[in-house]
Amino acid sequence: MNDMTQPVARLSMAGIEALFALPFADLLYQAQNVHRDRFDPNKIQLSTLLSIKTGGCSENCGYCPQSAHHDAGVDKQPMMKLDDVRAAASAARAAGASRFCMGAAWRGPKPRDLESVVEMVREVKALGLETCATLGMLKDGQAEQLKAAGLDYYNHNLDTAPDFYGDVITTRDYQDRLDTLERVRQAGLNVCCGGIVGMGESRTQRAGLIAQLAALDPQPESVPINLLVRVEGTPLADAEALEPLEFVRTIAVARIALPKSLVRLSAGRQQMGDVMQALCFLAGANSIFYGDKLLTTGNPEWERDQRLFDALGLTPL
Ligand code: SAM
Ligand code: DTB
Ligand code: SF4
Repeated sequence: MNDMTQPVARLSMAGIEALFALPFADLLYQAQNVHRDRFDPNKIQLSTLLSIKTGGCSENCGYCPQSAHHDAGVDKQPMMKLDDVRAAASAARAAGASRFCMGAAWRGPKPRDLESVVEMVREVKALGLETCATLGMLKDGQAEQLKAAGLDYYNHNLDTAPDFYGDVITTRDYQDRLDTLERVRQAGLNVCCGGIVGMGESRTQRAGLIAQLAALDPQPESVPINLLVRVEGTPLADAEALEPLEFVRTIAVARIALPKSLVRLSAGRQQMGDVMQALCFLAGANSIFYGDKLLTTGNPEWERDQRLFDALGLTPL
């Protein structure tokens, strides 16, 4: 268990597609084995999210309620005050979170914005929490500034497969995302990078997303797998719901393809029952967003997650 020295065998696209095609029990068995090679299967890492700057974003991501291109009823708000961020982080720590992730609805941070985030990172770090930020695309030097402030992780998602990407977002391209991920890595930050499923992509495209994530070298330390939260007013509000078992399969394939990463069961948990979440943990998910809000949409209450953990014999990592 926890042998992080074993090298990662990189799977080809064909190998990833073959995993998706396995009988369900065989896939889950394989995912559990991979999971138990390196992790305690009864421990789950808890990250709490805070939207430090909400709404009015210039990008047109088709899933996102914060885009100024859509009318999802999320108003543009000013940046949060440092004291309020500290209070939210302190409450998250008291509730048991180990990582605090600050998100901003930006294409990327302007220099003055970054100064404010740098102060927030220092304060949150001083509380003894791991820090994460997701601020959009970074320019040269910005990742280094965040690193110097004590940032541990930067979240920037690839979101989907390259051949589906243009159906979802047109204001920034796939290569922009890869460039930001490279800057984050070069600055010595840990990488948090995943995507969203349930946007109308094919199984091959879900495999394509995982192949891209698995090809990052080194692989991301954290991999959030979001199930689309269909928000009214966004272009994807009426996307066809993904079959629950197909979502569990996606988690299992991610676990096998990214054996050292924390695989986070991310957005969409409020719409899942306990049984589906239990299957996702069995498939190798070992991290969640913890706290009653994601950025603008709901997430299970702390108490409900505590009951689920008790029922499953899970404890925080
Ligand atoms: N604005 C920055 C950016 O996009 O890079 C950071 C915040 S953005 C909200 C972070 C991620 O949240 C997106 O990349 C996407 O994967 C996820 N996300 C946004 N809206 C979502 C939704 N409705 N359902 C599931 N995931 C969503
Ligand atoms: C990630 O992959 N998912 C989180 C976090 N990284 C920033 C965001 C989910 C957002 C869900 C929609 C909302 O609440 O606005
Ligand atoms: Fe803006 Fe991020 Fe939402 Fe895209 S996902 S619209 S970049 S806040």
